[in-house]
Amino acid sequence: MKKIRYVDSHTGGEPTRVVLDGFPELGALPLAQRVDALRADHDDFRAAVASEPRASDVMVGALLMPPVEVTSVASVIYFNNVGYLGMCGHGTIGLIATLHYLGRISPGVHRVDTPVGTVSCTLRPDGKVSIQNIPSWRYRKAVIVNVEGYGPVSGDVAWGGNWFYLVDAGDRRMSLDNIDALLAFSRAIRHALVAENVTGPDGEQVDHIELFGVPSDPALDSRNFVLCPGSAYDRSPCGTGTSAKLACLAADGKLAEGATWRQESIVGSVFEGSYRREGGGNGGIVPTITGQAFVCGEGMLLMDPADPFCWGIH
Ligand code: PYC
Repeated sequence: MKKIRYVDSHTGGEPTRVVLDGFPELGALPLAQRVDALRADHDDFRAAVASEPRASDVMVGALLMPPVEVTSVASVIYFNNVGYLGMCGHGTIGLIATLHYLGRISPGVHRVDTPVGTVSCTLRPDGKVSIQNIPSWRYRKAVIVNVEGYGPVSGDVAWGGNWFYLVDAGDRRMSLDNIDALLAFSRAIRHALVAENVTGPDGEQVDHIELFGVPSDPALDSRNFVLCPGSAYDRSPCGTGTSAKLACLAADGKLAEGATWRQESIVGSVFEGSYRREGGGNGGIVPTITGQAFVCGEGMLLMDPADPFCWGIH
């Protein structure tokens, strides 16, 4: 029977399952090529860890590996119930909390390699983690799509480690008792983006939809709802989504370099974000996102070949 050892955490309510061992050996390929190898040859491991019956569509898996760069502490590949992520902000905060729980790191600065670049993580003595994310930028402003059942919708396309379409929620209620309506609206938007071929610059699918509304507390700046690539919504304010938001705010001159943006999630958890200008040609920024994760479980997954759902329900 195959066995997979893991530690679970949640960051502002959004779970991360760090896989410690039990996955197939992927060799010393660059991380982006290891993602291709996982997808092509071992995708059943992803599904077994991140989907039912062992998890649910909200789970983000994090395959922990030795570092690629000599100055890094680890490398990681993030995945969910439908595929692989470039970066994951809440997942990286969860990974740092997990490495601390395992006694592998102490408070301080730790670099982590991801398939889209290396991020710098500061674990503070109070348990909060700040991630200096990869450069983030707005690709297109005010892209209008015709959303079936809703009409024209305008949003920005931005990169924060994943691709996002960012939309003002207008007068939609941004609360948990309106989740079904927010899910339906954001899924319809994603269909429209596909139908109208709205992509990243190299044809990348814009697979995260981010709606913004009024926060529950005037001390916060905004409340969001983020549809993830599967059918789940992010319980955290979404680290890569907040990075994409900061890129749009910076491009519009609505948030000064170094100023703090307090992003609330749909469940009421908060990330703090700020940025510095990157100086690259695309108006990009380097965002820093701060949040906290709590380790909430650890164990062993068992893969019984006699189990018809051993490799997940999908
Ligand atoms: O925090 O970046 C994030 C994230 C992406 C998908 C779910 N969470």
